[in-house]
Amino acid sequence: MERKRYIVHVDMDAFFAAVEQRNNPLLRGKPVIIGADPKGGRGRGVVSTCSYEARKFGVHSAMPISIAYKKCPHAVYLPVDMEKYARVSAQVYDVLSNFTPIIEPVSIDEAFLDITGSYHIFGTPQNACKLIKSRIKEKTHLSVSVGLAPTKMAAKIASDLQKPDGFVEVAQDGLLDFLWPLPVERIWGLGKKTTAVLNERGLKTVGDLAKRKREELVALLGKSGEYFHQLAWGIDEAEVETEEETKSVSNETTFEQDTSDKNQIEGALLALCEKVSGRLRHEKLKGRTITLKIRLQGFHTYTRAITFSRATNFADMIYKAIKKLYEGFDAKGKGVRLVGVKISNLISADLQDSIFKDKIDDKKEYLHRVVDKIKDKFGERAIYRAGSTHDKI
Ligand code: TTP
Ligand code: MG
Repeated sequence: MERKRYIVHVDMDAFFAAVEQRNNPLLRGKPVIIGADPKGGRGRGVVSTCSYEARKFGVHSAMPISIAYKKCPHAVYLPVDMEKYARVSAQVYDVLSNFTPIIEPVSIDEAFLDITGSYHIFGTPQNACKLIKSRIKEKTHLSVSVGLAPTKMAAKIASDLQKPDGFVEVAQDGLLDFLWPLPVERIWGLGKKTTAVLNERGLKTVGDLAKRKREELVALLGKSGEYFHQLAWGIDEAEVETEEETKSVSNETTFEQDTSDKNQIEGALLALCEKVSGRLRHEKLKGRTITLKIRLQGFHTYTRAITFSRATNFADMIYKAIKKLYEGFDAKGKGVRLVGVKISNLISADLQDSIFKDKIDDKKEYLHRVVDKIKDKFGERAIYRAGSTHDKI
């Protein structure tokens, strides 16, 4: 469903290094490098992060520690103290949880929030962001950079633009003005190789990309060309995914050609319902909310959902709901490009619905799981990051 959204991305500044500088005043204003032991330049392993003072010497995350040592031998080198940073991270998430329950933990120091439904409590969305910054500072004595935008990708880019201690807002109607001057590699998922291909053809900025025909980009980059073209036009429907929302099962189909053929569309929907049902049963899950997704010619995407009091994983039940949603949808004569089926509000197929409800209402347990998830994710990311130094979005 198209609507105004206020998405916030928060990212703590020089996180591990900032915690160490906070704890030890002697380290403030100095280059501090957190990571492997440099062993006088012969050390193996990499830099986890470094203070902004060390960045002036060209040191950065994931750089071999031996190179960091060459660039900045007089820095203070400290090992990673994960327990310490996880405790501070939990405090940050505690502050964030006062602004909205829709929080997606991305890593130990980075999260998305959807404040569309809650900003009014704090006045304006801008004011909510200022309060997020000041409350994090009050509680942790650390600075954070914040981006506010109508989409996740723009919010993430925005939070990075005025680091450290930044706040950048992308207005709802200023999204394209914001995106178009940016280099193409700022687009989500657009890596080094694709950047090279595009640059070779004179496509340097997001605006350059947007102005090309979708078909041209598909010919050049395959299916992802369509996706990047969409992002270049500010179309980014990614939702802020909380723990609960992640627990959904979905499948979608893109038609070879846009279609208005009812039989073809219903056939595709039935096949999707069977797929989703099969996956649910395989994972011993059932769900209460059934969502139909329809993308029309020209990329506009709509969702229609229905929530039942009892959960199901039967294909025929799911299809019955989907068919009803589809029949109630007015495509205004436009062809359909894509259809999708999603089941959410999941519970174990063995559980009584009511037991589950009691559980998810428990805020404490929720917070606990969020912190666990940060730890999990951080581990994964550290491994991923070490191997792909320049793939940072
Ligand atoms: P980042 O938010 O990427 O970096 P940062 O907070 O240190 O600096 P910035 O101000 O640019 O946001 O990562 C958060 C923490 O994750 C960082 O303090 C250390 C850790 N980390 C690694 O251990 N290895 C890595 O490759 C990266 C990028 C981060
Ligand atoms: Mg950070």
